[in-house]
Amino acid sequence: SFMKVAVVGATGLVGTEMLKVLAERNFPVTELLPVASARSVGQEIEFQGQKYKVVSMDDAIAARPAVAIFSAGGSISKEEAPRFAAVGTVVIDNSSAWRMDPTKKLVVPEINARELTATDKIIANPNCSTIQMVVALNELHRKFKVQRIVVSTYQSVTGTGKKAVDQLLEERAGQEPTNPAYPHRIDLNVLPHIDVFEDNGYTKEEMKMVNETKKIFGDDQIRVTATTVRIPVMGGHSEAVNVEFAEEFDLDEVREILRRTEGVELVDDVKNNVYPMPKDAHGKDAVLVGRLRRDETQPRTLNMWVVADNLRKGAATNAVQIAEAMLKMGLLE
Ligand code: 11C
Repeated sequence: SFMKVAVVGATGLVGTEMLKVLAERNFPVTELLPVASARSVGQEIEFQGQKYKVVSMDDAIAARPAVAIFSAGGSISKEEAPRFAAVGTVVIDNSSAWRMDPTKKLVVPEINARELTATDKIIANPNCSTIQMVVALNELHRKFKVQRIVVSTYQSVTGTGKKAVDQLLEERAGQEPTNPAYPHRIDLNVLPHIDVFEDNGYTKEEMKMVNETKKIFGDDQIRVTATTVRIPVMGGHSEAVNVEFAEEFDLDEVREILRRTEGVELVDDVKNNVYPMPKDAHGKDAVLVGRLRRDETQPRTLNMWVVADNLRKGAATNAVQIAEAMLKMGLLE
């Protein structure tokens, strides 16, 4: 079937990954409309062996694509997503602009794609650190019911974008970064600071994990507390997740459930030093889960270590999977 696909923010880190994932998964793109900032218009992008010129937002809207995948930041999404929706385009948005809007769905396909309907024209893609955590917890939640989560993250600089990757590489090469992304050095350092601080002392990234988790699971009773941390790594985000369930669990059963959880790969054999690491998650779609053990300080509580490529399942892959689910459900024309 004939399908025009716009990728807004096509030249960014996530946008580039988006094009890669669309091609890899053979999404039925017959015409690509790469959109980027004004200074990139006219530049050429290669996709599935064909060259496409970067077009302006207005030209992309005029072409009425079936779907537009956005990863160009919150303010562009706020402004431009409704303009695409107005011409009938389904927008899958990677920014935080629409996630907590009660009229918009926040989708991780393994968990809640079936709730999508023909009236959904702007669909929000969750934050990367939230996605990998809820994918790991999905089936465990169904079985034992999550009550409270304490999560600490170890996040890759790719979550910030190219500027941060450059800062890390320049620092590592012994140079002064030309245009630093962070207020401090990142190489040989750790920053307990992702996104901006809010009045309650938490960062926006931390509050995303709190609020998005509740919305995706459709359960306001789930309590989440987070500390999100930037580390000098590029392959993916890691998370130490402490989760208290309503029901008692058996560790072997937890392993069994994770083995059959969609999107999860169990990587847990400590006798052989096998556990998830960002270098192994890099370039993969799976969420790697390991270091499974009981929290011995209180009942019904599990500790685990969750790693995923934040640009793949945390962003591009999840967005493309939403488009695939909608295609399958007959929601894309
Ligand atoms: C990071 N999680 O790693 C951020 C990047 O809300 O989509 C993604 C921000 C977002 O810095």
